Amino acid sequence: MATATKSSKELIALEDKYGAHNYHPIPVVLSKGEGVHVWDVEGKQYFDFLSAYSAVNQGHCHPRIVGALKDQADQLTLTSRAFYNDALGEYEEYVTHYFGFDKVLPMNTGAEAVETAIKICRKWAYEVKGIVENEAKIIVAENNFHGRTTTIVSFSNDEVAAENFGPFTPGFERIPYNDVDALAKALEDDKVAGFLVEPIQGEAGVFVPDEGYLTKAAELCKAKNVLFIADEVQTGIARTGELLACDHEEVKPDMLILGKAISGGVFPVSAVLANDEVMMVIKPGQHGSTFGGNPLAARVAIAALEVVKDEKLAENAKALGELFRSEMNKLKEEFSIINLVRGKGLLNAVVINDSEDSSTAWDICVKLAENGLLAKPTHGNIIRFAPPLVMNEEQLMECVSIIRNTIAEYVAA
Ligand code: IF1
Repeated sequence: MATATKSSKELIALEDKYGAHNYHPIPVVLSKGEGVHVWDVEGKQYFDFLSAYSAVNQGHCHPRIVGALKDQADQLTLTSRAFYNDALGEYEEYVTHYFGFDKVLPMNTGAEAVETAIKICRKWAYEVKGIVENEAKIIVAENNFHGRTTTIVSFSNDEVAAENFGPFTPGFERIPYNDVDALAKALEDDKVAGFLVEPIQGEAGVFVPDEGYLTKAAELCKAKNVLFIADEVQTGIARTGELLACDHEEVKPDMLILGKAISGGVFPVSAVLANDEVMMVIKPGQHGSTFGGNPLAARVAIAALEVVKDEKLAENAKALGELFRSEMNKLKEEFSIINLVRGKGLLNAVVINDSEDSSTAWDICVKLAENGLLAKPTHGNIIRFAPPLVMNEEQLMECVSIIRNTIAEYVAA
């Protein structure tokens, strides 16, 4: 059992006093994780149904991934890209073969990888496509979430995320998500260089587009010589029941953005993958990062991706996801408070019959935590359920009964 010198209450007070108030966490203080479980400082065990926003797909503290981190940490942690290191090339070969692209550009966080893709897209627009300098446009979707840098919040329509962070970066046009006609219309402009999109919108509440949307969108982009850029930071790495969410429609993006679970949540690792005609627009000095491509990240990411294949996590996510949604749909029949169940693989949401600005989802999540299951609301009425993909059926059914009991308690109260 985990031991700590301070209580949850004291540790929360420390964060409150000394940390910026940029988060409002569920009041649980975690100090240990293993597989699908985490423990708080008082030793209480929980099922983790957030998986650090889908970064911990391989389960907490996976011994193979942590082992790779420890082994490499004893050898070499950081060289910067001023010199070569003996792990990066092997990782680059591994990851490009794994996802089927010519090249990778390694970064650290998801937002940095999105920024990287935007920069590559713009450079490609001017140097390959031939758009007049400074006039390239990138199409994005309503209710997108791609991170929190100034450029990325510039094209967000989330008021909380963007308010008073201007002036904003120009060059983006927002169109409705899941709307092929809107995309076709936006693509009539010759100055469009790219379409940046989440194959399933996470922050928007696990919004799954209609089947065929991604296929059609990629076709429209191809016809107009526009880069189809998939942000799979959250949906990638087996989460939705395929290695990539784009794989459900066998769509191959021109640029693929990965983060989170590419390291199993052990270390910040992100990546942009593309073929040579796109990636080779970037020359020395034009982009980079002190930590990007460091040997720890390289070894950790290889191990994390090996685990996904060896433990058949995509297959497991697909099977357990179907079971989870069918069980949640039974609860929907039983409790009128449940309005809708949606998702793919083990990226799911339960929409509560209440308004977007209610606190119902939050209140239920607090009760779920009391009952030993950690989930996080998105908006006032949506609960996202995304456990580590190493879960088994028995554990999932135990979680279903925790959710059922919690909802029954909530409705009765
Ligand atoms: C936070 C949500 C998840 C992402 C996509 C890029 C990034 C993210 C599709 C940036 C990050 C996070 C970050 C987290 C909340 C969160 C999230 F609720 F907003 F939707 F995952 F569920 N592209 N997603 O989802 O990656 O720079 O954070 O590494 O607290 O901001 P990052």
